[in-house]
Amino acid sequence: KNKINMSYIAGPRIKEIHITPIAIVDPPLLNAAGLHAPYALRTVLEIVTEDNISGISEIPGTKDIDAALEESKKLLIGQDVFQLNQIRHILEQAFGTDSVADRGLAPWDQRKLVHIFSAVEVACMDIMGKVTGKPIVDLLGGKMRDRVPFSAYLFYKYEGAGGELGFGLNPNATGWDAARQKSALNPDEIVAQAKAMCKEFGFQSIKLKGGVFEPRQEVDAVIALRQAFGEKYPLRIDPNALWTVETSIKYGKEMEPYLEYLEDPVRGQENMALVRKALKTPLATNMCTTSFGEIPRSIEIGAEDIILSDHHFWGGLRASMTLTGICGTFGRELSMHSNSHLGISLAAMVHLGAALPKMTYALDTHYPWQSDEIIIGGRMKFEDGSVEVPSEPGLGVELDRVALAALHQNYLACGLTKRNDEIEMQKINPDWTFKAVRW
Ligand code: GKR
Ligand code: MG
Repeated sequence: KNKINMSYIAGPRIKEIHITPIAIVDPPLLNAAGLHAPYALRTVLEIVTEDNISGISEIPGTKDIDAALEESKKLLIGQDVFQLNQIRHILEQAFGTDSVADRGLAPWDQRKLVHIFSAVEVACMDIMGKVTGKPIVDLLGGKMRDRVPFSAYLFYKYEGAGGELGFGLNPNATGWDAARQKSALNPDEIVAQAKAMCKEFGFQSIKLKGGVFEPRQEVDAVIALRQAFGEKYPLRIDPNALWTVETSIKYGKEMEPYLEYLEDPVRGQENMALVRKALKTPLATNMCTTSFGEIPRSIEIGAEDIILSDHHFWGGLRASMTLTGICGTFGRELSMHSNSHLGISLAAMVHLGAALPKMTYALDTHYPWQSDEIIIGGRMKFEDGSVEVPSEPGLGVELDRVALAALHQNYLACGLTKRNDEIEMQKINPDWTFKAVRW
């Protein structure tokens, strides 16, 4: 009675780890840090156990983080994939914990440990799911919803720049493909992009990536979106911390009737708190409260209403579950941030999204902007703006090794080693420099 199965307790041990950097085609999207390069870098991790069960994960690609992952191999081989607390401890001992300064000023996170641990954790959880016959969502405490809703993510685009999806490459493209290729520099073009994207994917809320043009132009685009889509489509804008407190309050007030939330208008928790006091619109962040260490101060001063988690940046799926608990305790909401990514990351986001206790806001995704894929069966499907939660064991997606090898060749050929949107922007505008606060 209640006999413990010791072979199960011993757990599947890690035999091999494969790290594959890839370069995926990315359109010329403009943002506060400059311009997307023709390729976005991702790193695919595959962990294989002694009994040949394979688990996969995907993280943003950076040469330094790939090197750290490579170094971590010797520490991880032989570890039991179920012992994630121990694995995290081993990685922390080797690489140290990340500091707030390590994050950098860019819209995206550049810290090492969170990326490494996220890669290892998701691949281990994929294996845990396969061993127990359960989807990852069940390992996170179980499903709260069958489908996970995402928001349309609009970008201004630079005509003529970018990779294979650059402007004018395929004059025969129609629908979303055509919208993806065309430039989008003014409110009308942004509305056209939104219409094509919502038609193709069924999104029911819309986010505009701001911090590109002076605020008046971007606020006009928000107003144009409202006029075109009406009240039923909640709107958001994210200037990636480039506005001053005064600018944020001025335009924040003007957009109050239209926005479901205003994302990172200003830089830093103290400035966010000032803007938050002045506006009725909730504030969201993936730039001012970005790690557990910053939460006490955020709560003390009231820096934001919504934390946009990203399992790649917060140290994995289980850490994001911890974060949602903290958010719940302190009356914050949790939603999700994204960067250019493929289906392995999307699957992980969907499992996490399905496990969240509350889903007040549709999650971010860049997925419509990418066209490559490395999972068997090709691109994941969106219906009515949402993705069905996989029910197969683990992540529920498997590696297409031919596609992976081809995208690894892209990586070797393109010569990029880390994301640097400023350099890309300077190729078309040599005088352009990144500014932490611009307007
Ligand atoms: O892809 O250019 C981009 C975005 O600006 C991205 O890098 C941000 O990290 O989507 C992100 C955000 O919400 O700040
Ligand atoms: Mg953001």
